[in-house]
Amino acid sequence: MNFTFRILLLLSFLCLSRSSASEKSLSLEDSCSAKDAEDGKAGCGCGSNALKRDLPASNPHPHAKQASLEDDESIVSDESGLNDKLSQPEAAKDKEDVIRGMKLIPGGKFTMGTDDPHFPADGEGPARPVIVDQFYMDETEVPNADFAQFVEDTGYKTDSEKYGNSFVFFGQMTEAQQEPVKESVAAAPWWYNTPTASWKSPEGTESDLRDRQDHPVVHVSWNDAVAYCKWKGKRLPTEAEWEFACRGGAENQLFPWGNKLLRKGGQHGANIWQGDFPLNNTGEDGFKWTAPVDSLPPNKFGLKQMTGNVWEWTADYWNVHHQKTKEPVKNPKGPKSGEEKVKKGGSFLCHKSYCYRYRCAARSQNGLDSAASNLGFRCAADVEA
Ligand SMILES: [Ca+2]
Ligand SMILES: [Ca+2]
Repeated sequence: MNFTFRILLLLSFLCLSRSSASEKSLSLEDSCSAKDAEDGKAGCGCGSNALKRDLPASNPHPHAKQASLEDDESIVSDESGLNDKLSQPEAAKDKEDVIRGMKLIPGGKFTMGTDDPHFPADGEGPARPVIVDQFYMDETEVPNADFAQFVEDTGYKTDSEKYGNSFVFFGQMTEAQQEPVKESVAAAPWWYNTPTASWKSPEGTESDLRDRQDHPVVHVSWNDAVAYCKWKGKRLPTEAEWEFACRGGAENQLFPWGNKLLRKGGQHGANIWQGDFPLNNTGEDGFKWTAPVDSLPPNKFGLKQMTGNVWEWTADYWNVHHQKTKEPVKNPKGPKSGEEKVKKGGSFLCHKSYCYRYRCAARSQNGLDSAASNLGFRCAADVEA
């Protein structure tokens, strides 16, 4: 590889391990222990929040500068002039077009977070009253076919394409696809920093989207997600909106369908991991890796795969300290600035024993230009244009 990257793991600063292809085989000792999970170990199992990009000074990245919520225009700016295209007045879009494939989520008061956090370090608590206005939410995660249309219309280049790589879970790759990989993450060796991996080549070399047009787009950064939603005349949901939508109108539930892992009748509610991570993925829920975005039953708001399948970006900057107020906070938007964004819902790599984050209250984070094979998004939209 011709560049390095850094990994922040909790308070530790860890370096990359360089390994030859023959040294990359994983052992069960690489598995996260239950203790790791209880400690909320970042990057454990499904989390890709240990993954952070960096570029040599000779190749400054156009998105490297800090951005604030008020500065969204700068986030999608680049030398290609794409931002000009994306700044076309959204009002010109037909509202019917904008809300096609979206569900109207009724506003209301709900309890955000939990007083029984599984990962206290993630800032899952405290449980606090929040009110959100009504809004529209994509029924599904954004599928590859839709993202392809965006790229075709705008010529947009994702962060992973600009960097020339992204992080892929090793089990998704053939031996031939693993061959060009020179770096894995020391603290989470199942993440391979894979040359040429991007939304259209999810496993790098010799991978494509054949048979995955209806699967969620992955390897998209927060910047990419914002650009796509803007092109659609939409926006990313706030964390509060996402969690309200996940809960489907129910209070104090772990999952969008209830408190038990399986739905009534023993049906799987989310595409997660069954078996021993990271070597034995039985795919008992019907899917070893990503699943079509419209598979599995919806929640009471008609939304599919809010938990599991792929993590979903939100608009909010990451913060683990939340005020417990007596009066509900209306439409919270998170901190005004930061270095990472909140992602919600967990992914196909999650299992209770090591990454129990496929709960509505669970949360994790990534840098604005980070991407991985288990990270996607869906858009929201305001009710009033
Ligand atoms: Ca699965
Ligand atoms: Ca999801």
